[in-house]
Amino acid sequence: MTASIHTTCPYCGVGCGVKVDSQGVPSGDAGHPANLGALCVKGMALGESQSLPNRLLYPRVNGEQVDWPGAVDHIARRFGELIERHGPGAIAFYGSGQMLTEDYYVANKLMKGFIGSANIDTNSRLCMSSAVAAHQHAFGEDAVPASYEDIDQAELVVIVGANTAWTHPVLFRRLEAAKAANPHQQWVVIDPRATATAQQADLHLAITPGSDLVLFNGLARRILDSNRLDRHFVERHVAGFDELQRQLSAPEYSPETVAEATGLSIARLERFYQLFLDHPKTLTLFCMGINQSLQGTLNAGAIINCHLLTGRIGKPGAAPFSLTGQPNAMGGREVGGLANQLAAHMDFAPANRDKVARFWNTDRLAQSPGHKAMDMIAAIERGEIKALWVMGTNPAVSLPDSDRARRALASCELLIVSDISPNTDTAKLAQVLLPAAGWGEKDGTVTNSARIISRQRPFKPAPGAARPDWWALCQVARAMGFEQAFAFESAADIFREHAALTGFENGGERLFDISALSTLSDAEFDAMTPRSWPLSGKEGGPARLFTDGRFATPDGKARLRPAQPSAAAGPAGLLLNTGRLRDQWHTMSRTGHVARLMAAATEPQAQLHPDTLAALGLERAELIALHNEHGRTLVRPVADPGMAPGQVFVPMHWSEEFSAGGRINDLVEARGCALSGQPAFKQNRVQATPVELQWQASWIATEAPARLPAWWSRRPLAQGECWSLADLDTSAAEARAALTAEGSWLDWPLPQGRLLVNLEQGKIAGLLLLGLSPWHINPEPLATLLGTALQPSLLLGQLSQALAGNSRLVCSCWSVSEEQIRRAIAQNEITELPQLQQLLKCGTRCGSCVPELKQLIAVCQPQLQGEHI
Ligand SMILES: Nc1nc2c(c(=O)[nH]1)N[C@H]1C(S)=C(S)[C@@H](COP(=O)(O)OP(=O)(O)OC[C@H]3O[C@@H](n4cnc5c(=O)[nH]c(N)nc54)[C@H](O)[C@@H]3O)O[C@H]1N2
Ligand SMILES: Nc1nc2c(c(=O)[nH]1)N[C@H]1C(S)=C(S)[C@@H](COP(=O)(O)OP(=O)(O)OC[C@H]3O[C@@H](n4cnc5c(=O)[nH]c(N)nc54)[C@H](O)[C@@H]3O)O[C@H]1N2
Ligand code: SF4
Ligand SMILES: [Mo]
Repeated sequence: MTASIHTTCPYCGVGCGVKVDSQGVPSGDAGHPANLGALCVKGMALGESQSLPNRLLYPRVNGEQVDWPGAVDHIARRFGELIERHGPGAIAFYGSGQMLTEDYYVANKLMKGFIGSANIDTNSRLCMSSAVAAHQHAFGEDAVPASYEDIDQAELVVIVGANTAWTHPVLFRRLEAAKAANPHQQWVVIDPRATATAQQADLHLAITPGSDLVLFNGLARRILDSNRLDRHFVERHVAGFDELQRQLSAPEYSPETVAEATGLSIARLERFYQLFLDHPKTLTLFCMGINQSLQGTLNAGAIINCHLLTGRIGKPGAAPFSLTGQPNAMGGREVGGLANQLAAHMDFAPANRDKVARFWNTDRLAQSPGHKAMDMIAAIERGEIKALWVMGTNPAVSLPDSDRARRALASCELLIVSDISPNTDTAKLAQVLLPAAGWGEKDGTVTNSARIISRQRPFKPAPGAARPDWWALCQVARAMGFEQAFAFESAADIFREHAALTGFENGGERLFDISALSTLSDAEFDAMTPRSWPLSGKEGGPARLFTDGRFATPDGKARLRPAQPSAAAGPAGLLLNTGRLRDQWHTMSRTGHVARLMAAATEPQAQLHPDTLAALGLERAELIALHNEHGRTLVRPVADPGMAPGQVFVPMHWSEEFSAGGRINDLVEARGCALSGQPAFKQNRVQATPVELQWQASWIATEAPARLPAWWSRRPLAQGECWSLADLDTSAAEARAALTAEGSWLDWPLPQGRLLVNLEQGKIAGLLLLGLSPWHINPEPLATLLGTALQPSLLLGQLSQALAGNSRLVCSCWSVSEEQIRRAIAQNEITELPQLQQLLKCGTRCGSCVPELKQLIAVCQPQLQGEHI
């Protein structure tokens, strides 16, 4: 038997170590410093998510299957022609924080170094670029100061614009453990919604969206007013104090005005400020609620200001801590794979250009920054960019104003997409499709939120002709005539060159220097254990930056950044906030086919406060339209008392692969932070109106219905799939005729609709529940009958179970539904989590649902008490 392979989870920036046994079964790697053995539900489901129903196996050019030499020649020839006619700027590359560092390094080298175009940007622009810009300004380099160990030592944890319980679950469990070990640790969560994270906080500040800058400027003012400035630290290590002080003395930072702008009571505001003043060991975690904002860079800057003023950086338990979203967002930043960076933490300054050109031995180096993600779309529209290579991202879904992005992508003379699936919304627009080796098949490194570089290792062969992304890039580079510069034979070769560049003529001015790893042998690279940079720290141990108060600026001082909030007035309507669900990953291409990951949220939904639903007359609406000048989408409204009135939250995940109605970026304006270019995904305006449904149905089968109505969404079941269907225009009779046009069908009238059964040679091939709301049935019992001989008594038995109600899964590991949990709490008068865990096992495996379990216990309490009175 072979030993287990140690690799890294391909989802979020926590960067958990995963052990895969000889059967391919994943488990947490206890030896990995990021997770110490834990995995969340997505990590636990890695075994299932590996078996993608539709894998892209061979290259395709204009719909025809070709071999790799054919595809590579086509790309190299077209690139050559376009460069000759329009110059290198006509070529662009759009990559991803999910590429490995080695893929990223080669893409950056090819684009900036040899094609000579800096039009290489990535989805990290949508994710981390505000934090990057804030770090660069404040510290002189894009470097996250903290390490995960700081969580254990902090006295105050401020979580801003992050739903960590769902989006960085293993980190959240570490936070929970830290709080259990130190009950004095206080948590403040700043989020307009009462998320699973906010529910666990000692203090939740449900601020007015977009008002974080005022809140933290107000905190900075309070630090000065109450004489809590760390004078010694500021004098020696910080620049820009006088200007900040001047700005903060403005009346808009008086407690009354801050309270008004943030929508908080003065008492709550004071409580937060006092907690901050009282706890020197403060860790401020921030994520998309801060970054994806019109003033994202200034938001992050205002947080950093508060840490600098109090000297809370580079010390145990004290730092501003930007959480990275994707598994290798940090690695992409390290290679410099954004349009405004050159390479290895160097920008386009002449001295850096000179260095990098000599290191790469090229005379074609791009001389100035290229187009950032949203500008790339505009440059395609203007006809400046003719060819785009998309790798490891699904921009037709994830870019703002996605209809416009789609039109632009479709209009490219040459759109190349490297993916593992041919079915993503972006892949469907491509002229050239390149099959990528996926997780478990490829080799390289990733860097997590805390600068820990870990290995991804293959444990199975790539299927068909799928190849690593770096390999495809090198093939094209060589075919374009750059054989020598792209002679890499392995990920190890690339890693060594990348590491060497970080130390090249560095002289200590760049913090990011891993050149000690440039001499690793192949065997040493294979055996490399997780390590953080700077490499001087103990292996895998805490690697804090700026411990000596020296920053990466020319004078060694950190820079404060004064910033005025801009007026937030916009068109009237509901405020649209978007983000993530616990069990889905982005555009669902890797999680949407896994039944238990889909079971917690089965269709595109919009969360609204019950009062807002009532005010808009939407309480009983099955579907509502959300619309604005950019687009329109149909979603299912869900009453959520944790939402603030006047706001609506919609998950970002739904694409046209899984639903006709839920692609929310159609309504998001392509506008963002002027300093970073990051879109403001969290603050848009929409209207909500009810829609009148003519009919609704559930289609349970292994095949899709032949004709799809105006609205549908599909989800995998343990067996087969369920399609929820609805239409606004056609009648139920027309729907019935269209849906049952093929095959032989039996018809059972039901009190509120009908059950139609499709029989093929006496066996059940499909079931259609017509006229019943798909949102109130549970399709699983009926789906177990697919492929079996028709037995009416069994069918009716399963039908009554299905009609007993839809039951949302809360614990995906042990398949425990909300219904079961509520019942268990009520029947057993449960008040503590362990009682519930013992009874139902829920929350005892990966722990991702623990925050929700606690929430359910809390909400069921008043009912319990009510019954006793
Ligand atoms: N399950 C899951 N986990 C993931 C991912 C996933 O797709 N699924 N993706 C990964 C990636 S790439 C990323 S970037 C991270 C994102 O991780 P997070 O940033 O934690 O996730 P989001 O849900 O995008 O947004 C976080 C919160 O910001 C809040 N927010 C909105 N507007 C404001 C505001 O004005 N101020 C404040 N303070 N808060 C606001 C939202 O209500 C939301 O709860 O998650 C990573 N982890
Ligand atoms: N409304 C709204 N929109 C958002 C956000 C939001 O909060 N709200 N968040 C933004 C953020 S932070 C992010 S990070 C983006 C994420 O958005 P995307 O990057 O578009 O989302 P993914 O679904 O992760 O896309 C990854 C693609 O890579 C493919 N893939 C998987 N493995 C490999 C591989 O090894 N090689 C290659 N070549 N391909 C592979 C997958 O099949 C998938 O198609 O969305 C952004 N968009
Ligand atoms: S927290 Fe979950 S998704 Fe994130 S790296 Fe760990 S196991 Fe993967
Ligand atoms: Mo992200």
